[in-house]
Amino acid sequence: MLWDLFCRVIDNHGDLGVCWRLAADLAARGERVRLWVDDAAALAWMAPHGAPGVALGAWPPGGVDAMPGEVVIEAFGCALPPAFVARMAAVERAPVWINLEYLSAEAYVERNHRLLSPQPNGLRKWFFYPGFTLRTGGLIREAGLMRRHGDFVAADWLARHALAPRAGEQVVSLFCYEQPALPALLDRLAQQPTLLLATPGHAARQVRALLGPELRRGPLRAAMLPALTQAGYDELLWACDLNFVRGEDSFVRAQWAGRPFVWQIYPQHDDAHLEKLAAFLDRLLAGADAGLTDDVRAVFTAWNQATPPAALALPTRADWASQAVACRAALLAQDDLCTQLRRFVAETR
Ligand code: TRH
Repeated sequence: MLWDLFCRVIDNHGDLGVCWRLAADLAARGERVRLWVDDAAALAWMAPHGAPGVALGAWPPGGVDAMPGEVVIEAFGCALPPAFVARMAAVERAPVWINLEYLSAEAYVERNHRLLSPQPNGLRKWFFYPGFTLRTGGLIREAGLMRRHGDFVAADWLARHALAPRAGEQVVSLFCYEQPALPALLDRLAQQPTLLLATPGHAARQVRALLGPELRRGPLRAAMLPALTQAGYDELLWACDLNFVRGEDSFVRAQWAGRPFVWQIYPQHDDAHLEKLAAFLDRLLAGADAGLTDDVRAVFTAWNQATPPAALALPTRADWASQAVACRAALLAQDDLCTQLRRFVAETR
């Protein structure tokens, strides 16, 4: 089938990051995909080689000049071009119109997943919620992802990037927004041999400002990463002992890495993100013992508060790593987003 996927870049890289992964995954499963995006600039580093089966289309302010395919995905309520919607209503067999929502572990997701919204022009639009439970749309997980992960050799990857960690050094990746707790994190990391890998942008700028041109503090040394492809970013997460991630897509990818991670959630003005964070922590820590729960909650909370914490305690317990593996195993039991979307379309058409 031909899928039209519409993406508007609001800020940061998550909107396009999620849409690109979804487009590439659908195409890898035999669908034809047109990704319409208003600003594709970030694909130059996220996916410089494109993906077979994905055609990239510009979405200028005047709309797009194309007849709709069999499925139309409106990512994150991006408001389709009106003339395109009119064409969707005019064709003999209306496409399946899906609004793909942002990811959350909150309870409303199960209630709203697959809800139908009849439109004034007679079209029908469905809400599709990615999520962490069987009654949600699942998470993007490409068919070969876990195999690729299984074949991955961290030492080789690090060496290829001229990042040889020294004996006994922990390797930590950092992808963040403006981060008031970063001084406290660097103090903590400087208590043991650490190689900190900073991604370009906010992370690199703040690490440089705090560590100075030497990029060192005691046994802590930092290295600045180039912008990686999405596949390369996955590999970075697999190569590290601990990952600091942000937003939506890197947060999901950290979970597929099966390694301890700390999430900086995308901040919202009304503090709605704090409820979203709490809902996710409940899921992440389900079944964990009280000590681990307290430690992980404390670091996630400190990493997401507006005021700088005096200190940042990183959990040192080995069961943090086993909890990450257990959470991943639970997620692997659920159908991925692409599988669920294709099944939904087959049922709905
Ligand atoms: O950039 P983000 O903060 O995006 C955010 C969130 O999606 C948020 O929920 C949304 O509301 C807001 O955008 C508009 O973080 P995220 O979601 O992790 O997206 C980053 C993307 O960049 C992800 O696809 C991974 C990719 N990436 C690379 O491909 N290479 C890199 O080197 C790095 C650091 C990231």
